[in-house]
Amino acid sequence: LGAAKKVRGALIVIEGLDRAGKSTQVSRIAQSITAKTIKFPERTTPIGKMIDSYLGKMSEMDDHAIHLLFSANRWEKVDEILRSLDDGQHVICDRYAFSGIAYSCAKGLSHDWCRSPDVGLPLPDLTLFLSLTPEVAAQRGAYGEERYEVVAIQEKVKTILSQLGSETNVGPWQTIDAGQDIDKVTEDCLAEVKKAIDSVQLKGAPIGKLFT
Ligand code: Z5A
Ligand code: MG
Repeated sequence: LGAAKKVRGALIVIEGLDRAGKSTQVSRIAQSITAKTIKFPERTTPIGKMIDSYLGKMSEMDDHAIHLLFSANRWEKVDEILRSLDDGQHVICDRYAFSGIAYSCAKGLSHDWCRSPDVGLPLPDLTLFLSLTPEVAAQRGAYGEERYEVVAIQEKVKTILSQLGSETNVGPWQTIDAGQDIDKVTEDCLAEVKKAIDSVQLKGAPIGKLFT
């Protein structure tokens, strides 16, 4: 008998508005399930440096051009994501294509256009949408200096982001109340993450493709 086939890791995505606690939860979940983490935008690559400069208002760019750079910044990590999953390692992404669509649509770009460069990215086995009211967000301190850190944009983003879960071929999507205390949010996230991992292991299905 040959050796049993290694079960692939699960791809988990954390989405949400500014200050929803995404990075906090990503590191807590990663510790609990032993996972690799990737933060988008990944600001250290040549593309990531252009994005960082744009977000920090050090440079200006056409809305379409910056959208494509955010997407390219995900594509340049796809190989690494797929290799890790193949190796049996879980991968958690701090933001993903859904942030890409929501922020660019909030600026007025068409939804279909925004979606197309991300078609075919690895399909998440679970997306956790950390949902927060603007009132609770405001209690977490003033917005910083980066582009998009203004109430009007965040409100549009929230509307778009919360609707993305009902689109086709986005994978399982769960909304988490991110206004609860940190430990309760982690508990709620972990319950969903464990279900997603069990499902990947039970089905043994290969990783899917986003929006296809
Ligand atoms: N963007 C885009 O336009 N297109 C794309 O394709 C992508 C991104 C991928 C930079 O993102 C910008 O890029 C972002 C979207 C755009 N613009 N905006 N807005 P980023 O991910 O680099 O942003 P960030 O600087 O990491 O911040 P963040 O993500 O907004 O924060 P967070 O990760 O959600 O929150 P946190 O750092 O974990 O927590 C924030 C604070 O709240 C901190 O003091 C915590 O201790 C506190 N906190 C966390 N949880 C709680 C609870 N439960 N209770 C009380 N306090 C809490
Ligand atoms: Mg963060």
